[in-house]
Amino acid sequence: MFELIKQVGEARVGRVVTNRGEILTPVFMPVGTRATVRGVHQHELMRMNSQVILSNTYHLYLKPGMVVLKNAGGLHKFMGWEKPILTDSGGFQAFSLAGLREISEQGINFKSHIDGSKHMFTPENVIDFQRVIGSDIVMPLDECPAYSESKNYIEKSTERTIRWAERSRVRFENTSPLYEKEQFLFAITQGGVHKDLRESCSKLLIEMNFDGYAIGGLAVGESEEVLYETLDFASSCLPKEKPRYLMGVGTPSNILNAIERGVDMFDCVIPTREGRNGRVYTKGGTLSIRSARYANDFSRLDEEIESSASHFSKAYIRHLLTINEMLGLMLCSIHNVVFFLWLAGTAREKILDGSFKFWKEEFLATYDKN
Ligand code: PRF
Repeated sequence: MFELIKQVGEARVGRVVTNRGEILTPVFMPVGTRATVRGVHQHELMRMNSQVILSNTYHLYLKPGMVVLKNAGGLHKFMGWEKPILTDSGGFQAFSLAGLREISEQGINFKSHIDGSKHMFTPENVIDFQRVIGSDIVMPLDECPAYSESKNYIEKSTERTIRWAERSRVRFENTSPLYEKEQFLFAITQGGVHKDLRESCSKLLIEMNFDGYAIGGLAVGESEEVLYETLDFASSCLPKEKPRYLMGVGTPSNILNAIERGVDMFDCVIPTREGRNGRVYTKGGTLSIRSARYANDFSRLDEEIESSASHFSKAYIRHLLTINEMLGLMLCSIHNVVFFLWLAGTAREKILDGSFKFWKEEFLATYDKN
């Protein structure tokens, strides 16, 4: 499913091929946790050329639930999105969102953050749920241990994540897609910031031969220095001929630094979450567009990056936010998603023409000033 097109240093350009279309990497995947990229109409996602979106098994399982998704004929039909979808397995969210939860060899018991009802995720049932969802790329159940956990705990947890990956793989092999489109299964590597654990975890998961490899358990509170050092190592443990996905990362500078270290795929809630807070991403840095300083600023929201929001004035967008008009939140979210797609797409172009490193330094120098 993956073709490596070009590599310069560790940075790569590749192509992920699915039944619902190709994904050129490096790629940013807008987050549509609950079957919507919040504030961004599907037409807008098409218009901005989003190649793939991400959704989440935990949220979809709770609402609208598997019965509705099965009756709809899968998530693509339900939400009117025909291009690829990757779904996270839900373990990470069950752990971060659910009230009471408990982890055992069998899986994760949790209480819904919506109504307190009790549920269990196992490596097997999250595969079944993602068969019903019909995502093009499926993730296995894993545990993302907190940064504060002891090395001993992280070691035990990583060993369990590996056993869960094998159970997920077996379930995946013994079941078939429900909607006549091929699905792919990635593995999630864990091991915290410990190189020996990252290495052994990657080695065992590679032996199981997954379609791609995610790096989980990072950006959970460690310093940037530790993040990049771990990423250098974690990425070097992965096979060159398979796609690499850094889960839940990150800021524009995190993304460029990870591309430089060989990562192909990214997802992050920053563009839509910050958009709803009136924070707008531009090449010069972020703008807090609610600020009074923009009340009479009739310059374009963004001079350089073209989106269906960029030609409106800062004063107009600020006005919409000030009166709590939903269009204001939508325009900020749309612009931010366009910015993150532009970032990954430009990185791709610059790797191809050999100027990635130069461009990255230049971009970060002006971006960081603000
Ligand atoms: N595991 C899963 N999803 C995730 C993570 C993880 O470790 C992270 C950590 N950055 C974000 N999303 N399954």
